[in-house]
Amino acid sequence: MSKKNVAIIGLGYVGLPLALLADLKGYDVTGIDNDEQKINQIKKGISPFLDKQVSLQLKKTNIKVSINYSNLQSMDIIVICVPTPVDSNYVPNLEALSLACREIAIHLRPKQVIIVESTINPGVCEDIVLPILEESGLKCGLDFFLSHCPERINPGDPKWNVTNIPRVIGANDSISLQKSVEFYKSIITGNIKALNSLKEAEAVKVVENSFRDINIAFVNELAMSFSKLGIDVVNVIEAAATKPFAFMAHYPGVGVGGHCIPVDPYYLISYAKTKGFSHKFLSIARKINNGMPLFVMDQLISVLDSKGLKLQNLNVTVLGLSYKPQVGDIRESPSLKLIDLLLKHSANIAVYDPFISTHSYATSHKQNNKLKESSAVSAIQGSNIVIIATAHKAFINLKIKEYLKAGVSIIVDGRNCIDKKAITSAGIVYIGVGR
Ligand code: SAJ
Repeated sequence: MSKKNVAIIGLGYVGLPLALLADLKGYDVTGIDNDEQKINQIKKGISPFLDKQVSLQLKKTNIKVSINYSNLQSMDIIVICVPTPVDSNYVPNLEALSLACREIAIHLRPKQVIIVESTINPGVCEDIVLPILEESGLKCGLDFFLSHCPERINPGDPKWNVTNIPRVIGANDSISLQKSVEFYKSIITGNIKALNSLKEAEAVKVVENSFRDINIAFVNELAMSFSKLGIDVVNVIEAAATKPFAFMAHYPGVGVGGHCIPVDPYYLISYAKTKGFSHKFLSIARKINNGMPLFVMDQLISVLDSKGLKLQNLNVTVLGLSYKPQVGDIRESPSLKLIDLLLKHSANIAVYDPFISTHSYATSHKQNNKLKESSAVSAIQGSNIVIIATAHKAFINLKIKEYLKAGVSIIVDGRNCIDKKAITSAGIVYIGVGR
């Protein structure tokens, strides 16, 4: 039987692993992306982002990559994995998705299966994707088929990956659903939950990630409260987590970053608003999490005030730009807000993250601080204050004697990831988040 042709539009954290997997499972795969540099890297077998598995697979894959959509009409299945960020007012930006749909509509032919993996709010498939595709004159559910399978990639996760993560697939007609389930069943080992509704599948992803955001906001609010009550919030959460049911531990920190958790709730908030419902709880949780960099800064300022010190002209090293440990991704990273706040106080800043190159940071953020590309130990030399904003292993492993030798007198542990007792007994001031 001849190989089925699959096109994956968008070759980022979501699309590229999916393209590599479909190729591995015997499909004839074409990856499409509008970033020429990314296309050239992939053609050379280089992963455009830090991912060991992807780098390995790129060495032996048969996927073809292109920046244009010209051969879409020869595809049997087209999966859309383009970014759907929110703008500075937290309004969802669906431009990349609409553009991909318009390109598909130009080449759309009967029997093609279109699957949207990008995170979208309920209603987008019916209100935006479907009408654009039907501009082709073809009818959804009759001529072509449409489903939504929300992406669930968890960057840096050693256990869960595109092959074994269970998936949810929703469609408004049985043929679209059946064809899409068939495709995923042929490439993944994870279970598949089929829903007879596009909207329900769209809602699943935003609900999953809003769940995580409100739970993080809950412990962040506890951290702010317990810092006044003199209670160590981490000890309390760890003790509460001994309850084997009905409790799921989350931990406070300097903020919530990434392209999922701080973004997805806004999809639900903005869509519900168009239908006359205001998600007060989700909005408050977003405000709490967005306010954590300022909370941590205020904690530092009050310690400096108590010592008659001013941040102005003090040397501060921010350890960690990435939004989560052991990955190199600064999207929505709270570190960026923290750096802005430090600059407002005219501190002398140095920044170090083993996963972020100067180039990738300096080109995207015109902040006039020095991104050091050396090591954690050299990055803290001459610093009066060190702020740990990401719990990278390199920072957790920094020895106290290295802090002392570097002349560090205050450590702000933005991820509660180092030993408060040991730091304090070495005579260094420790500032945690709720501890
Ligand atoms: N964070 C906290 N406290 C916590 C957990 C996370 O402050 O208890 C912060 C992290 O530092 C980070 C942000 O929240 O800045 C997001 O962390 P994350 O672990 O949720 O990482 P993500 O954004 O990669 O989330 C992904 C999501 N996967 C998808 O959207 C497909 C999310 O659904 C997963 O729950 C999450 O991975 C996971 O479980 O690791």
